[in-house]
Amino acid sequence: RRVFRSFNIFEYHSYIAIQEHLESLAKRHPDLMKLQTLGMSYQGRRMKLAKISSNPNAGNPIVFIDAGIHAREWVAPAMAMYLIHRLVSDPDARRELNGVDWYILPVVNPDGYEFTRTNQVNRLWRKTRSKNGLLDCFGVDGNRNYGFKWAVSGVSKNPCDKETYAGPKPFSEPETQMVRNVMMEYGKRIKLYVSLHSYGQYLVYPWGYTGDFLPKEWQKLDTLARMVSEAVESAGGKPFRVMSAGKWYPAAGGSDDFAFGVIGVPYSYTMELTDGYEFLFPERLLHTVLPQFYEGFKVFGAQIRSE
Ligand code: ING
Ligand code: ZN
Repeated sequence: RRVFRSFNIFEYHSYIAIQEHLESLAKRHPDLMKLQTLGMSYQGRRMKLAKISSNPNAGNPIVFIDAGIHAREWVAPAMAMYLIHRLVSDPDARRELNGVDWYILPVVNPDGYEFTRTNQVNRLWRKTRSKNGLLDCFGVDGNRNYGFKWAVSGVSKNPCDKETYAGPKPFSEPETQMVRNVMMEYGKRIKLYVSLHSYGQYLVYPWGYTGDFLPKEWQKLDTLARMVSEAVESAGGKPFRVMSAGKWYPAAGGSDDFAFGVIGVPYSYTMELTDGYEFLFPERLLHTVLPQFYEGFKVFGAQIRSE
């Protein structure tokens, strides 16, 4: 017998609570939501992709969203869970589901996420928790670990670097391998990829590895990002700073560059949620900002549906 525990969507939760909530949503909405097991994190946490569709056999365009590749950026998984919540339980969201499939991975780096939950000392951990060779150093920056222009800029080669160690090789981490596998499995069906991070209220697009030039399609990317920003602002939120990631600061091996440059996802973004609290966005403000960000995701969905 299972005891029903309620899941407050405007709170931060443990990885186990997040996984249980995903299971219970999939059970409650079997027609709309399915879970696909992707594999295990380095420390053995099971990772599942939430697939939300009103017509799973139609071959609809896919919007793929991930969050929580960086352990300390708690507002990102909270946003991913809020998106899932709205898509399956809000009757108006049937419009967002019309003709578009939403694939969402709410916590890419569960080992790091749980590490930041254990005590105040670990709260600002960013990387994964894999062990690096013989050194007593842990973790790789997942957003420097993707196999496109790997390690050409904005990375550390030092396994003990706390922030931007790129890993011993591209896709050294099981967590980034799983995201890559999702991208490769669904390939050209993915029309939009968004990686949720915090903080700074930036909405950036490729290239991230260089600020010297932009992809030739930059205007499309820029225009949609500005529409998303306007929708969030209309809902009472702060506008996003829109630019290429590399113009902000060049860094190679990011998931958005891989999606755009290798998979060929036409719209690929990194979204830095919230501003003013750095990595410690207060739980009590989640109920204000998550619905504002959702208005931006409606614009993303409408664009993909209309293409
Ligand atoms: N920022 C991202 C990072 O991985 C980024 C975004 C990537 C910016 C690549 C520029 C280039 O550094 C956070 N919050 O992690
Ligand atoms: Zn980040």
